[in-house]
Amino acid sequence: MENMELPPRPKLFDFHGVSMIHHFTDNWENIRNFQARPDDILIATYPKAGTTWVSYILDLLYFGQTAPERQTSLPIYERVPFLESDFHILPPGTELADKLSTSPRLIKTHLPVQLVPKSFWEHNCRIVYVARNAKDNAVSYFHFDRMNQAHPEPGDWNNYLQRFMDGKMVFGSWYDHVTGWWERKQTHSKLHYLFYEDMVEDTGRELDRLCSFLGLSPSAEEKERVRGGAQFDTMKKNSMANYSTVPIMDFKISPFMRKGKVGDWKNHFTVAQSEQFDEDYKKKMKNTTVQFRTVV
Ligand code: PPS
Repeated sequence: MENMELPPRPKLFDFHGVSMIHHFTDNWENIRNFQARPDDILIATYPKAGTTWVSYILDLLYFGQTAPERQTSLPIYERVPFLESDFHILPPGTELADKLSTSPRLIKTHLPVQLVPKSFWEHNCRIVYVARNAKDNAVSYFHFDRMNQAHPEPGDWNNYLQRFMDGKMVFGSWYDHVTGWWERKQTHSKLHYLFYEDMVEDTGRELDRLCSFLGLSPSAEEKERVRGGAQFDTMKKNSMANYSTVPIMDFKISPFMRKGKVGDWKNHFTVAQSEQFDEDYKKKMKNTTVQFRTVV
């Protein structure tokens, strides 16, 4: 892998009003026409909000006991296909999802709500949306874009933060994403809106809520096994969960499982940046009821 020639970093462009890169639009016809199944579970997030954590939890809940070999042989991105991805190092997400033999299928997406294939709505599929506060989300995304050759160059932190505020990120505006999904929750009863901060504060409590949403009733012992297996330090060491098998990510720059904390933004934002961000945030979020915590 070390000497592999990497393609140049992709450029952002406008796609139906959302900033995107070609890796997530090249396969658009198949994404748009994707046929969901009624028992599919969609894990939807803005990038870096805790997708992998929740994907791993769901995978353990459904298949941890019945298919233990998955734990040692199948990386998370093959267990939970990334619907819109088309990276050429793997088959496109739609194909991986079509080939999944498990039931239910767990499928990951970063699409804003308006771009989700309509089949998921027609079948009234269960959806778990994970959201993370904007400041930590921006910091995590910055480090990810530094190490991930398949995303545009992040540039310096100050410029990056401005771009984040302008919504010029892969998958568009964080503000539109979290509020768009929040609004949809009001009409789609099968949408569980989960906060990263709540997961960090009390994973056991959030696991209980998740199980009740999914209609699962694992034993206390089983729940503890899932909670333990999905702890940050455990996942960070687990090559099937930590993305270390992906050649386009340079962990020498920054690991995928980086810190896993709430409040790391304080190590990145200057006082001036934080004040400007908060001011702008109030304006952008004035019409929504969704509330985030930047500390726990
Ligand atoms: S991606 O690329 O969009 O799928 O990334 P995503 O998985 O959504 O987000 C990665 C961040 O989630 C953190 N993470 C965790 N935090 C706490 N506990 C667990 N188990 C866990 N697993 C992943 C990961 O460290 C990234 O956040 P940062 O702040 O960069 O550490």
